[in-house]
Amino acid sequence: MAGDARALARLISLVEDEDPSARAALAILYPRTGRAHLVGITGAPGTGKSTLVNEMAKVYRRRELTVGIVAVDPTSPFSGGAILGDRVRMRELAGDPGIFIRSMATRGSLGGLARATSDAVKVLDAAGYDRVLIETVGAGQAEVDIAKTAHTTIVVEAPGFGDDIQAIKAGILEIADVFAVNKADREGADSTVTALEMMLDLNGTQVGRWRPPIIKTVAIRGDGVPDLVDRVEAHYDHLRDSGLLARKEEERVRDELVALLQHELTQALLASLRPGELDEWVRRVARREADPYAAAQSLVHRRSR
Ligand SMILES: Nc1nc2c(ncn2[C@@H]2O[C@H](COP(=O)(O)OP(=O)(O)OP(=O)(O)O)[C@@H](O)[C@H]2O)c(=O)[nH]1
Ligand SMILES: [Mg+2]
Repeated sequence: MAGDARALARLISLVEDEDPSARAALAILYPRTGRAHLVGITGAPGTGKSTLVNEMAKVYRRRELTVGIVAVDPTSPFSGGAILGDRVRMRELAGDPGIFIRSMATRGSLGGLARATSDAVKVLDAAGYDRVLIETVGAGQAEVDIAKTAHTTIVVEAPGFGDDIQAIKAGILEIADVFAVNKADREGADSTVTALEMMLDLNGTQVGRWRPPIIKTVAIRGDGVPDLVDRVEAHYDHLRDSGLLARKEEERVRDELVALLQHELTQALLASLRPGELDEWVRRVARREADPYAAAQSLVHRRSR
């Protein structure tokens, strides 16, 4: 809370390790959360998300806002190189106490990663960062879950990545609040913009509903990034003024609670089994002596028998 970056880094490590002391800390910090604007940045590998995040951080700093950055890499440990590249790139932001950068990698399950990420974001929020940027790769379930953590989600496209309408997944419409067509210095950026416009048109526009703006950027030069930041800010104002912010927050809390219940109840059940009990069921199901539904039912209800 005093702004000690090393304490912050240590606490996030405890969160990643699911250390019990992290829970105690989060309980203390929780009342101080809910103030930061949480911005998710997602898109296919290599579209320029990290470069954009860096440039956005610089724009925010010029506006005298502090920035926490969480880069999530669900594919690690296989692509440790990406994180290394980010480290090098992000070194140029290092030394500014108004910026805190953290990479998160999968240790266990993707569910575990989503949980750890949302807790790391809470830590940065409580520490008082005005904006928290969360970078995730792709559009799998883990990324969608992480996007739900954010108030505003930027979907990054780049020419040659998603310019063909088939490649633009319908799913991104649900999560995109702002589109960035990055690498606009390359050929094909305009057709990517057109494809996105068409997709938004097909989706229909309702009066009063937010239509995701499409911003062309050249992240390596910072071009278009102030405009992108303006649109992100405008989206937050829209959420607040329309009352959607409060609704979104309740939805987020509901999802989080249900996910926690699933996790807690499963852990408790697994811990209560006799040694080898799960393995017995695994063998029986594998040998087709029982079906997995019956096995699950039996494990859940076995105490009442
Ligand atoms: N030409 C051009 N190259 C860019 C632009 N933005 C980023 N790049 C380059 O594209 C490559 C990938 O950029 P990153 O920022 O690492 O992309 P990313 O989406 O974070 O990649 P992953 O995290 O690995 O998915 C790097 O070599 C960047 O220098 C741009 O606007 N124009
Ligand atoms: Mg990246």
